[in-house]
Amino acid sequence: AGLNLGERKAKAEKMFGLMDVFLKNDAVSLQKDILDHVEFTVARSRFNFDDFEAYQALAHSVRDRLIERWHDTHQYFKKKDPKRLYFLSLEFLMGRSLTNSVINLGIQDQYADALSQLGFDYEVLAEQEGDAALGNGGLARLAACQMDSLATLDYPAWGYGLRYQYGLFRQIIVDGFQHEQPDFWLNFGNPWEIERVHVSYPVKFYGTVEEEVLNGKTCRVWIPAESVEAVAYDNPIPGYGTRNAINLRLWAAKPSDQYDMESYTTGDYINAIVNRQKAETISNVLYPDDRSYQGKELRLKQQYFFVSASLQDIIRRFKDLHNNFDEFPEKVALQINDTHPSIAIAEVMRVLVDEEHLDWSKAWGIACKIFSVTIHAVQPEALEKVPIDLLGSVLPRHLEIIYEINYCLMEELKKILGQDYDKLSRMSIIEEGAVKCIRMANLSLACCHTVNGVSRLHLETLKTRVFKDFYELWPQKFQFKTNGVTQRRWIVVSNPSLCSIISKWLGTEAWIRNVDLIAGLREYAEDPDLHAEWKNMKKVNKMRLAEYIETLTSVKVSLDAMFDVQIKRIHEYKRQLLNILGIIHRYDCIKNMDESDKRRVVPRVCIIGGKAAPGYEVAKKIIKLCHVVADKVNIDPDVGDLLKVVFIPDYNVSVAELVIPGTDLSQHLSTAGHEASGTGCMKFLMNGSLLLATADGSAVEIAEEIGAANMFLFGAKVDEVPALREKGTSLKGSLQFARVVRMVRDGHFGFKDYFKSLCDTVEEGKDFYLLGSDFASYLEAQAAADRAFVDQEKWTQMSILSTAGSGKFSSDRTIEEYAEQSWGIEPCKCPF
Ligand code: 8GP
Repeated sequence: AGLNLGERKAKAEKMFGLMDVFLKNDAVSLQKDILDHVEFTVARSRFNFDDFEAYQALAHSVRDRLIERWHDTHQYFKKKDPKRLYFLSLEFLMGRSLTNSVINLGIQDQYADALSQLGFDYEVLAEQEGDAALGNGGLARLAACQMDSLATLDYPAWGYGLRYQYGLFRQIIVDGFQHEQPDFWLNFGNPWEIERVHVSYPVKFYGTVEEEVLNGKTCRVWIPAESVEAVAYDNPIPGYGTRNAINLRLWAAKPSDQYDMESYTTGDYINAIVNRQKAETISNVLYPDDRSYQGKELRLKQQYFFVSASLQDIIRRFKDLHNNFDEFPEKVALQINDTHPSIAIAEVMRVLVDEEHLDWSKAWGIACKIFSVTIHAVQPEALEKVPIDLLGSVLPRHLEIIYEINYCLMEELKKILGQDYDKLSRMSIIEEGAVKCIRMANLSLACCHTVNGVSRLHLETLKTRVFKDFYELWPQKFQFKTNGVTQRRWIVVSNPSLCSIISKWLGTEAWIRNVDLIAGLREYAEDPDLHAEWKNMKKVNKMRLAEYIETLTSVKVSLDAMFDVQIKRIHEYKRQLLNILGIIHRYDCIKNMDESDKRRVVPRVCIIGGKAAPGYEVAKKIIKLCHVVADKVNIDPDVGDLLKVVFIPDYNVSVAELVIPGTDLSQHLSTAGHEASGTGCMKFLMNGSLLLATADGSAVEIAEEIGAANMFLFGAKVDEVPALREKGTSLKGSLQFARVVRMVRDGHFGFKDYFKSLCDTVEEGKDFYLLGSDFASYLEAQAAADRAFVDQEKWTQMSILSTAGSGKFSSDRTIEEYAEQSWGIEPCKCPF
């Protein structure tokens, strides 16, 4: 403040010259730090503190190191002033921070040493941390993986989102039924965030729009009626093998300082306070539906709240060093993660036109250069629509702006399409219908310079179905960037034994930053020494998983069995039901075998986990079905260790870190054309689990990388799906299918009435997700997996080839593609 632009630049330069590394990382310094934090941060005596307190002190000591790098990085960004990427997402599924941070900082061994001298076990302390679950599923975890890659690859990037008080609900299972409990993850404080009380912005809602004359020009002016304060909470994200640490800035809502004078003067003191408190509810809770939108007022307010605060922050940063908005697109790239933040487009227009007084066409030109969007869904019904009345009431000026954008769009389209009113109405941002709505996706399509799909197949679906009209008009906008996951979390953190094996056989740790090198394992895919180490690694991980299963469910499982896993959100299209019906078939076969046949059965532990959206009845019935089948199978003496069924409750990121390394076979069963990409499959692939999958989403590209012979593909292909739906021969298609559905229907596992409607969903003619027509092929793929498992050398070879072929599915590759093809940003590596 008070300094002009040149002075500010000079000051930044000077500050940069003062930069140094202050915190030391030898065991003694780390011990001292931890004890200081025990004493002064946690306020416990250093002679008496428990594991949780030790974890808190440890976390604070790591946090100090993160902050140091974070400051240096931002000072350097400021000096260099590169084009920055701003990643706007309503959801980030970060999971735990401790182990990931310590590994990325490269000081895990030092910490482990320091702690053991103090009488603590690093791994035990790491288990004290709860998950940060500010997201639902794939989209949100992808955002977290991408933040890790952005930091590691030294990109000048920021993440922006919401700091929900309650993350995704905790799933508890009572008598086999899912119940939801609030996830109050901030109860014991959160050492990974830094509250920035001085970084806060007012976000306005409601009110009216009036006309004003300014410098002889008539302008529209928004007179809001409510103001809520957005306060920043910063979460440093360290890169691996670099000093860079970038920022994930999450906004929390606080009551505004602007007192509602009226209520105070009228003496309505209590109500005035209650109203102020209400403001905080905006960032209270994450919506737990991962696909359907509900057009709720609170949801719209959440979206605008974080978008408005983020844009104020971004524009302030820009104005710090620039005073001409022509330069904005050279300095700013805005990525919209799915359509949820797309109100940002209208907000940028409002700021540029109403506040910065640019003319409309100039402002629109700027907006079109800065925005890109990624779509994560396939189903058109997953695309958000906001009722016009709602938008007009919460954000009256934005509604006007959207109308104006739509008017320009329609004029442009009419010139090209002429009188094709059907097409015009499909492409319009406004949907006319019983409830008039804004189509958020169309708003994004009208403005963004790039529209990304998340796998090659997904882009095809977007081009030929979901956004066909737009694709025909603007083919150059449409791209795909196949998703990826970070090998730092999904190998280095979660599977240390595999990590050492890879480094040992490749003779380098360089693959942790450049995962393409992992292909070097192919050379040793038949080496007996590697096989021995590999099998041992699997066994150790299976032991850990078996212990976890026993603690949670009291089911004892045999380590010789094939651990067969399906973990992901429960959805009809993901077909957990197909899995369970397959298990019932297996059970039925075993029951009808004589002892000599049984000896040939490959023992299985079938593990299913995942949350159902609270209002999604069919998904909840699938969870219950899994439990009743488990109850019957697991105690059946005819079956013994040949088959065990386990439902893992409360699936989340840290559970995944435990389950994936211990998996032999993982299942990805979506009806072809329904999974945009899938990212779980990539984590399993990296960990050497074999994949049993449909030719859907990224599985198609995985098959290309590792060779279809190294996985178990089954089921209808995308282009066969429509005809199969037409034919509607689900039950006739497979007698075996009819039989297992009948078992459920007839109450073989109890709860006959309860499961009736579930069985109806796969009844002939109604089987939208084609369980019936894919069943025979599914069983064949399962049989092929059994045969492969019998030959352990062959299996191990396939497993090695899976890991070796996983290089393409690193989020590092994805992020480099985005940086080059969508964002136009370059690395900016802090030189210390
Ligand atoms: C998911 C897709 O279902 C999955 O195929 C993909 O791999 C992942 O996004 C990352 O691209 N979609 C969602 O999680 C999703 O749409 N969630 C939204 C509403 C919260």
